Amino acid sequence: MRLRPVLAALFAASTLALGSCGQDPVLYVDQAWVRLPAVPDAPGAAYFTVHGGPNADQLIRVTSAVAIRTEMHDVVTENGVTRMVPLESVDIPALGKVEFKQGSKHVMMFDLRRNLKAGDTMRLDFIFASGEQIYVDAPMVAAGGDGSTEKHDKGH
Ligand SMILES: [Cu+2]
Repeated sequence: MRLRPVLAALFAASTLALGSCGQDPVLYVDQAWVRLPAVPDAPGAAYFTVHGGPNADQLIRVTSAVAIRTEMHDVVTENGVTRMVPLESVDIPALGKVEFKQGSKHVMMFDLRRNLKAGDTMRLDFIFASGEQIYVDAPMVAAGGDGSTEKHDKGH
């Protein structure tokens, strides 16, 4: 039964969502966090989990008012060389779950505002091919830190 975790996440995410909350599962984002760069000119990175709604969708952009430019990236290893490749969009299957996490998909955030502080939150805006838009307030973590809340994962 998927309804219960979806509702639980909605309650946690925003009381504003309650008014319009029906019985159907909805597209939502949780587990979001941002790692700040070690030096001001380096990019930060955002990680999160997208939960698909009743219909398949595509995540086409993740933005923030405090970043000049953002790119979705994946990490690939070919012939022992690991590098990042840009993603134009990411498929979000109906009722599926897509994780952006360390060593895998992430959003690179370039030219971040200078006065951002670990412990504060950053608003992230998620834009989908269907026209749906979602925002979350993601905690910011200092360079080298880990803001992941999924402690049950085996390994990293
Ligand atoms: Cu990257």
